Amino acid sequence: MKPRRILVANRGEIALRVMRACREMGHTPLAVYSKADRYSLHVAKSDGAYCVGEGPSIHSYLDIDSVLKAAKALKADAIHPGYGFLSEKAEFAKAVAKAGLVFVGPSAEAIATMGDKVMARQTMAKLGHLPLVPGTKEGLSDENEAFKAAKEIGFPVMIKALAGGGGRGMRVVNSESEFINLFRRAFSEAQKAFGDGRVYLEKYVTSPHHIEVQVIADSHGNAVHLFERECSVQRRHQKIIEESPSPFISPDTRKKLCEAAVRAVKDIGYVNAGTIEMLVDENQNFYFMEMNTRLQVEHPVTEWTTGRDLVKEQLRVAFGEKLSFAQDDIKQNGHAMEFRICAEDPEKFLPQAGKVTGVSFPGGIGVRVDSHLYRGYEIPVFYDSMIAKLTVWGRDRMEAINRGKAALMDTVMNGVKTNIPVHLQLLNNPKFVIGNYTTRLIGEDFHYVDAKPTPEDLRMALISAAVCAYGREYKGGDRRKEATENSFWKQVGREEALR
Ligand code: MV4
Repeated sequence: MKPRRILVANRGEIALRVMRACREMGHTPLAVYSKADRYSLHVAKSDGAYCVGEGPSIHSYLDIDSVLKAAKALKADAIHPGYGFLSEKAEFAKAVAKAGLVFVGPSAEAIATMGDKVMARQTMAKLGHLPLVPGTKEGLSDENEAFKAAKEIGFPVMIKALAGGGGRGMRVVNSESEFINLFRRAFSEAQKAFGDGRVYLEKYVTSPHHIEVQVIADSHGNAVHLFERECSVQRRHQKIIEESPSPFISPDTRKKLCEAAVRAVKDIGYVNAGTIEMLVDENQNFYFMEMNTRLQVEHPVTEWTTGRDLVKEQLRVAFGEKLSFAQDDIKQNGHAMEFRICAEDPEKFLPQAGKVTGVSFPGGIGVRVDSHLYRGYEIPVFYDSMIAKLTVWGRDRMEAINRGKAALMDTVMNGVKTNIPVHLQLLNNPKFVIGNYTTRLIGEDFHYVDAKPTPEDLRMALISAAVCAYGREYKGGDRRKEATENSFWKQVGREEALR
């Protein structure tokens, strides 16, 4: 493949991830950055970088004109949007194409269709490969009309925003008497969040699994799936742990939903990577929920189990090449788990900004770290709180769990609180360990408890001291006390973590 100049229109770990694929393929990685990201690794590691504006993303990473200006100044041939920011804005994909550049993603039409949740439902319904949760066929803004539709569907129903995402404008309605009130609230919330109050209704699936199928297609009519990811460990609609294979679905269900996803993708004429999200109920009935038209945060889980580089494949198909593999080449091998590490107060679930005074990542067989952190890095207040992804692989699920525990215990981040203690507690949760969990796990069967510190936690203190030594000579346990006080081990006892 001819070397190209590829602008990564993103920041943080995913910018590094995409740039790595560019390097391996002989392409030239280029960067954009906001003033708050001047000292970020993605700038340092690029072969050319352009400032696109101020810290707040609306004035930088979300500014289409600025990003296109950067592409022109850096003489880019293509733009990879990563996830978030402009990745699912049809208007951006269109503008990139209009500027004569290659957009590393699906067509603007595909993005627009799937971005409108009702249009996505209609499209899938017409194809008939994937069942839909019973629901309305159109967007609603009239409360009486909506009430009538809700009674037809039967309670409980779920109200969802057409413009959707992140759980905003979403309400579960258990009975007729609650409907009008909750409808009004969902409508005004959606109006505020998306500038579009319209909602649609679905029958509420009581205890669902959130399972998604990774797909990728080229412009020569080839489409394949790379099996599923189980993403049911979520807190306030934020995924925390993802794994593959799903410990819940049967081989028969897996075959059915993966094959249905590929058929849908082929029929749409979809090109590039995408994810089909489904709800799976306790009887293994599955329903189409939405399609994400981008690379996802949790893609490493699929890369581990299938041995394929999804970003390289995205670049290949974006430049008109054929997929480098066929469906029969893809086997699910072993078990992978991803832990999203966020700078946040684990008790209050609040993001933390500030300086990372020390950082040390785990390594070894079956351990992958995707992160842009370095010692002294200042976490800006403007962006997502995710600062690292730890992904582990094991020959089976239990090996992955134990490797995950060991790797999390080997992770040191000082200066900011993280959710590492939450992960360690989840890895000791009986329902999680058995693999018998749904989207209701967090909040019902799992409650994070702030653990008492164990003062004699020598090993971790020593590691922290080494990591925090800065320019000073590291003298064994000299800085032990300070390190223990800074580290997350203050929050989770070692004994507790090992249990
Ligand atoms: C649902 C549902 C039950 N029934 N739809 C939450 C995120 C948004 N994308 C869709 N969501 C849900 N839709 C029907 N018809 C339950 C959820 C849901 C959920 C889904 C996946 C993961 C976690 C969740 C937590 C609460 C609710």
